[in-house]
Amino acid sequence: MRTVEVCVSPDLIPCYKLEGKIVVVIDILRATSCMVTGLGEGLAGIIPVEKVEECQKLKDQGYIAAAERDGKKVEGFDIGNSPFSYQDAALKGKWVAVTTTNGTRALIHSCHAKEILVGAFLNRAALVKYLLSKEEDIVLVCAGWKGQLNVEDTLYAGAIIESLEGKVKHSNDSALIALHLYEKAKGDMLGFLGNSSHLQRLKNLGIEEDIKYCLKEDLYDVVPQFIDGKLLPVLLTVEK
Ligand code: 3SL
Repeated sequence: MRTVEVCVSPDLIPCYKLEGKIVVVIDILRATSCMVTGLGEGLAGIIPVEKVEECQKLKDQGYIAAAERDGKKVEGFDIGNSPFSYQDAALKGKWVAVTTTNGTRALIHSCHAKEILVGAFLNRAALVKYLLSKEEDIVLVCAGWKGQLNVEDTLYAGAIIESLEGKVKHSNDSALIALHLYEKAKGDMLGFLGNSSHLQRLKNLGIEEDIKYCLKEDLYDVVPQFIDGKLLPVLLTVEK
């Protein structure tokens, strides 16, 4: 049977064998929710980069550029990291260069995988459908926060494992913990996340609407795929 593992922080990626496997990168608040929204709304593609300087270079070349550090938009960039910025009709058909504190780092550090996908609650069903159409083992890589685990990414990893139940076997304890956590939280995820660190951080910045939006399920049938440094949309038809 196929296996699914959870890696709770990009700093732990060296402990995993990614070669030959599918990696799903998860940063619910808010990087991967932004990526799903942007590609779902019709962006041509996204170029994720790790450092602000790299993003600045792409901006200088004419790309629309999004940069976030510690939850805030970096001064001088076009957009920050709110999913609502990606619903701007003016972005349709455009490319956006992006750097975020943890999410873009998790993507770039997953580069040894056979295939790299982006997951969010916003595309949960589409991602599950895509994963079920494949045969490779799966590693769910959570972006966390500056090397540490966070609750919301772990919850989403558990949600994906629940959706794949019976078709994959969890092969590490992080996967088991993620599944149990999700089962406990799924009735009221916002309440469960109440005291979590990143939720508090974003609340202090006054962006509760972003939090509620990022916990919505299945708004988009798009699965972003990271190929040769670019995130491109794979569109699926998902029955709801
Ligand atoms: O860490 C990240 O990549 C961001 O998603 C963090 S924030 O939600 O923009 O604060």
